[in-house]
Amino acid sequence: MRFIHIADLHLGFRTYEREKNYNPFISLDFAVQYAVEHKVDLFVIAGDIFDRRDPPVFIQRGFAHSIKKLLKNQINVFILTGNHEGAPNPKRDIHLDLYNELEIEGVTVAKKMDYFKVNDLNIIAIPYPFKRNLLSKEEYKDKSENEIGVIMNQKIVRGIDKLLERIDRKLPTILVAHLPLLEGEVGEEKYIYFSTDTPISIEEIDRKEFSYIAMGHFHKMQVLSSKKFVHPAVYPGSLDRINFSEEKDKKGFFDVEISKETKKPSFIFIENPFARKFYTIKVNNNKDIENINWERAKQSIVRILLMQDLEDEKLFKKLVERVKKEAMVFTGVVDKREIKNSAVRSKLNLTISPEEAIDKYIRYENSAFAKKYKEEILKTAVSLLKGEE
Ligand SMILES: [Mn+2]
Repeated sequence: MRFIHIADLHLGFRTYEREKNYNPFISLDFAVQYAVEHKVDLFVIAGDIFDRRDPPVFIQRGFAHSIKKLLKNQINVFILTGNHEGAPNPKRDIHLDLYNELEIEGVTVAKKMDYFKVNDLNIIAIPYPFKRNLLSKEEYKDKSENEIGVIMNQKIVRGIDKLLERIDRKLPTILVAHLPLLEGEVGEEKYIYFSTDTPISIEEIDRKEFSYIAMGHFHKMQVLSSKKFVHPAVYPGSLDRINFSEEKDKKGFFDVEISKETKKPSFIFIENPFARKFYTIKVNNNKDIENINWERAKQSIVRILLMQDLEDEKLFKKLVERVKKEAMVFTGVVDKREIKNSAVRSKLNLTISPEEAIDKYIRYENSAFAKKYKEEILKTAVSLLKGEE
């Protein structure tokens, strides 16, 4: 039993200006072609196929085209909804409902927690759970958002055990879930979905029956493992890069094989060579300007970070002009030179620096949110202050 485990495609994600010839399907096409060439049995998408619930028609059609190619090559497709295309209210229609409505053989869409038997595999599916769904119920209306998150996670844990009663014991079982795991590392999705997720622990969701836990949601590729059963809980991460902080991250998907006899998995990461390329040019001095990789700039979305005052400002201006011309996309210059603290201080009548004040606030404020996003809050605050200078 061999399958592709892919997640967080975010088809239809806004492209950068000037990224005119960008083909939104180039990465998915690569994954589909890989699946066909390697004759896998199943293509599992662990959520966030689309960037939103109502993707543009050309995105819907392009995705349908990929499904067709997989089916023509006898590869079944299993799709789970994520927070981007799923509906907070399960009764609300979403684009992916069309596949269930048409009853296309070989395609399964899981929109709610459920058990499925696909190929020779048991699948327990946990789509992204929306808090709003519970908040709308009378019995939960006085609960805080965090309490709702905890209740939701308890429902997931109970749900897994209930669904496991239905599995075919002869076959291997996988869990497919679009969830934030407590043990995982949050990637860039926090920028595109500024949510207040309540993470759940691997130890809570893992069961001895599982051979492999196919995750979606975090955009950083990572292989986690439960302590109790030592089962892999794997995030393939997003298929493409969306911003500069992912510049060095590998993007792709997993090729997974589960042995029929031992039910043990083996899996390898397949890197997507078509992921968007980002290139940060840090300029500390004139030497940095000489060392620019222009070939790379031509294929990349480029930004320049000005780190220090330069001796030769003309050279810097020339650099900016050349990057504008040659880079595939140029997003601009970010001034990273240190704030003249005294100037800001006198303006704001502060006895401590603004950074210190914000840091202090976050430390004393009893907010998990503020603590989690401390770095971003600080960064944003500093750049705002700079803008005033
Ligand atoms: Mn997600």
